[in-house]
Amino acid sequence: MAILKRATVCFTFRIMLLLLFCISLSCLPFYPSAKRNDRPIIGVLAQEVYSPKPNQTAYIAASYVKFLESAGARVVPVMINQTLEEYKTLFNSINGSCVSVTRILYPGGGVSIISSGYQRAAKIFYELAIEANKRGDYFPVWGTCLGFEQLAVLTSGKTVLSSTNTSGVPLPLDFTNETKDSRMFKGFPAELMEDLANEPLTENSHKWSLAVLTLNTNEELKKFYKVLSTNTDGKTEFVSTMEAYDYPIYGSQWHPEKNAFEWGRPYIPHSPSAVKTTFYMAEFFVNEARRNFHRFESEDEESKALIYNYNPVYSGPRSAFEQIYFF
Ligand SMILES: *[C@@H]1O[C@H](CO)[C@@H](O)[C@H](O)[C@H]1NC(C)=O
Ligand SMILES: *[C@@H]1O[C@H](CO)[C@@H](O)[C@H](O)[C@H]1NC(C)=O
Ligand SMILES: *[C@@H]1O[C@H](CO)[C@@H](O)[C@H](O)[C@H]1NC(C)=O
Ligand SMILES: *[C@@H]1O[C@H](CO)[C@@H](O)[C@H](O)[C@H]1NC(C)=O
Ligand SMILES: CC(=O)N[C@H]1CO[C@H](CO)[C@@H](O)[C@@H]1O
Repeated sequence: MAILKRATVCFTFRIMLLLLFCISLSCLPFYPSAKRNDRPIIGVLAQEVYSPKPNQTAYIAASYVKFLESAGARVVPVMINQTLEEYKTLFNSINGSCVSVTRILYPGGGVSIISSGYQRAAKIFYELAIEANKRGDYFPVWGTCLGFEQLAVLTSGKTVLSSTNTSGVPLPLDFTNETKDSRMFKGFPAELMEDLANEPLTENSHKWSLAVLTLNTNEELKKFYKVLSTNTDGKTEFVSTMEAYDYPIYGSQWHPEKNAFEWGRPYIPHSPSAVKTTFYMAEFFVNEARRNFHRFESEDEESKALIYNYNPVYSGPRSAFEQIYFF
């Protein structure tokens, strides 16, 4: 009985995820750097609610919305279970998109990753983003935690994750020698980079990770992603931050949005440098979205799609999230 219980705990866990997809419509590949979109709209992917109720079948943690809003973007929720046509229309409307926090049930042992409405939408947006970027249509994508893991699986086409002891632990980043040439950390002040390297400012809530060894021995992943930082649980060295070499695709296994906006767990850091990390990361990604020029067909359609049409609810002191949008 005890064993059974423990097994259930192992197989049922929550992973947080944020995937941001940004879109740029400019069909003139060399022109857009001269222009900037100061009204970016970023799509945040919703995900299944663990125990659905009437009118509460999918959700987005409000911290992802606040994260993007804090850097000057507006948010459109990307609902799950839409048709391919609906996703394509949305893709062409928003200036970016992001897949947020996820609870996923991995069937025991075998990491046969994710067959969910969330996964389906993430895959569609990922593929649209790759195609768009190949055409010179700058479309950034961000994945946090499960979103990071989802990116690794989508890029490699394989279940490449290893189990790690990393649920609920803040860690300093072990930067690689590639960091200084990265797009992501270029705008970070030197002092903050030092604090990130020396203090546990990045919150990890995951049970699966992309091992450095796996990335180095997987041709697809190795040629696609530049590893910017790594971490270890004492046994397995894993990739904690990465950016694609040739695409505006980014992943953090840790949660940049939590430091400023989530308070429900004792291991979330809130020091000044921790909170700055939230805002510098948000600024980086929203700037990426400013390079995208997709738009809604009308102002009316735009206002109907915005997350302002929904109210977040306070989810109580025991929740991992302060506020949640339900759909
Ligand atoms: C669900 O939403 C609809 C439309 O907003 C509303 O009319 C209905 O009362 C809601 N049902 C519940 C159980 O809250
Ligand atoms: C999405 O579709 C699946 C399969 O049809 C269904 O079980 C699930 O309830 C749907 N979820 C939402 C949020 O619509
Ligand atoms: C997991 O890591 C924590 C510290 O973050 C440690 O206290 C614990 O003993 C570790 N568990 C195992 C099974 O290694
Ligand atoms: C970066 O580090 C790797 C391994 O740690 C090493 O193989 C490589 O030569 C280094 N690159 C530079 C530019 O120093
Ligand atoms: C949805 C959205 O904000 N679209 C914007 C994308 O960029 C263009 C160009 O700046 C804006 O006009 C759109 O409103």
